[in-house]
Amino acid sequence: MSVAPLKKPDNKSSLPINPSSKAGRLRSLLTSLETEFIMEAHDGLSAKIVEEAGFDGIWASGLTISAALGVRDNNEASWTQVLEVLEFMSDATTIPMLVDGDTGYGNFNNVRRVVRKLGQRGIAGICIEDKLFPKTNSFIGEGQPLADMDEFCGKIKAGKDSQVDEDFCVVARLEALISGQGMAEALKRADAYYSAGADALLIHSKTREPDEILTFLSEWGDRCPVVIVPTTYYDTPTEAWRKAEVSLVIWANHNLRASITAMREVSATILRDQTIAAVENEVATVSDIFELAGNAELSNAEKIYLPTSQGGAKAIVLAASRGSALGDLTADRPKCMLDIRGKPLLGRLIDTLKGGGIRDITVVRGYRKEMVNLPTVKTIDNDQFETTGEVSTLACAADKLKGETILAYGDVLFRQYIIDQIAEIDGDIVLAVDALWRERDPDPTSRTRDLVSSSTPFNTGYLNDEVISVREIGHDLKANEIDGEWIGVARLSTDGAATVRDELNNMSADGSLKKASLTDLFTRLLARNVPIQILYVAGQWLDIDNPGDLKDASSFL
Ligand code: SPV
Ligand code: MG
Repeated sequence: MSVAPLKKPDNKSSLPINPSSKAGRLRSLLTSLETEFIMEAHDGLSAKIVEEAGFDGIWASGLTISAALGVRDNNEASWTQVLEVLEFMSDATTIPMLVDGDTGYGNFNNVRRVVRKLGQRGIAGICIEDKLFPKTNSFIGEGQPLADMDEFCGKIKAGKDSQVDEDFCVVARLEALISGQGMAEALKRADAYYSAGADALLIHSKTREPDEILTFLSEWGDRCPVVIVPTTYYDTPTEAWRKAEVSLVIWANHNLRASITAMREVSATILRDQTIAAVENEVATVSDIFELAGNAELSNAEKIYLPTSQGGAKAIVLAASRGSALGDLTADRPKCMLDIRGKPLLGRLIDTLKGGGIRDITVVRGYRKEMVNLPTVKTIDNDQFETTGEVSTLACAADKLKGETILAYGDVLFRQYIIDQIAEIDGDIVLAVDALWRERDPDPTSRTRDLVSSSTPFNTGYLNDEVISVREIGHDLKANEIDGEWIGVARLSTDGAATVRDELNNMSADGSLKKASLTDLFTRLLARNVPIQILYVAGQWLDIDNPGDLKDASSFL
């Protein structure tokens, strides 16, 4: 072959390729100077697996799509039934797909319609073969009749004239070698199909040795991209294809064949054993299915779009206290209703919770409760707020402590991502703890602070799954034991919420509930050996204790 040009010439070589379309990316694979590889898929799941494996493209095989539908590779599935499958495959993936379009499902007119429909579905290209409709798989029988060459050229032209994306690829597949018509016929047709506008040629063979393919490649040269399907000559080293400057190699049916073997084995084992115990560790997990199906994306979308708390997390906000240190500012309203740049502090906190996907929010109010009147939140009252503490306020909402629950003080502001991150920590009770607590207020005694001593001081080198737990929590820990400050946001799992409810009952029974703070509650849980986990955060929050904090809150926004 002559010295390779920068790109393999194709019928569009003078125009730039659009790399952002799937068709453009298939065209790049066909025209790149490297030998590229695409892998068979037959449904949305196998297409995802091909992409997940790292392939740059998908071969949507007629044989395997038919087989997966339980029918023969004889156009038994109608082209619109195949199109439905292709649509799922295309939607499920971001890499380009070359569709096995058999003989084009009819004459030039059918090709026009198919090409338009594929383009509308973001499919990158079609391969059509020069046989007759209804087709028979190339590996069956001998001497299958070929299409009339000129008629087939008309199909290629019709396809090219119907493409929606300018980079859509029409690959013309030569069956002359397989049908026993010889190399000269294959080369004659190659020339005609390329002249008719084909973007690439697929030279097919069913011999055990690669000789006729190698001969075709050397005779045809580098006039346009050439695609091969080494199903029968499978043990030819890939290096030979690189050397022969093959543009694209199709691994045509191996995902379906692998699944047949795997399904047979697992079915036979379960039938024989009458239990699934032996196969459990041999098959993909159910959560793997969920991951492949993209369930995580759906639960995020539910947070954004579902109108009510359809089983999602809820929040309880403790907002009963006045905030006496704020003096006159809280004469007529509790501190949670103080204005922060045109909106009450509590309104801003609720926006953050809602932005984190929490729809069901209950605020426990006390002091000047009539002022706590925000729409879209439920309220519960602690009318004993003057003589009781935080745990009493929480106990007023004990009936709400069911299922996944975020617990928050009503006087805090924090960045929304903390809601997402705290949900990712494995644990039934998780506290968001500020590792940069010193920077906030160097003197730990400057206000009442919920200080935390932890099993692992904050560092930046954690392993992802490292569990960090609270050792001690309180308002006056020894200075050298403080690892952070609880920011007033906790997440309780369903079990965690039940544990807290249980402890509220204990505290009510032994009379300690009335005056207790939340740190007292957590301390009691730790004494019961209930693990409390930590999400470390680095600043990005504040609470409102004094007029200076109000100013900080304004700039925090
Ligand atoms: C297919 O995968 O459906 C093909 C390739 O067309 S072959 O089965 O080799 O004909
Ligand atoms: Mg096929």
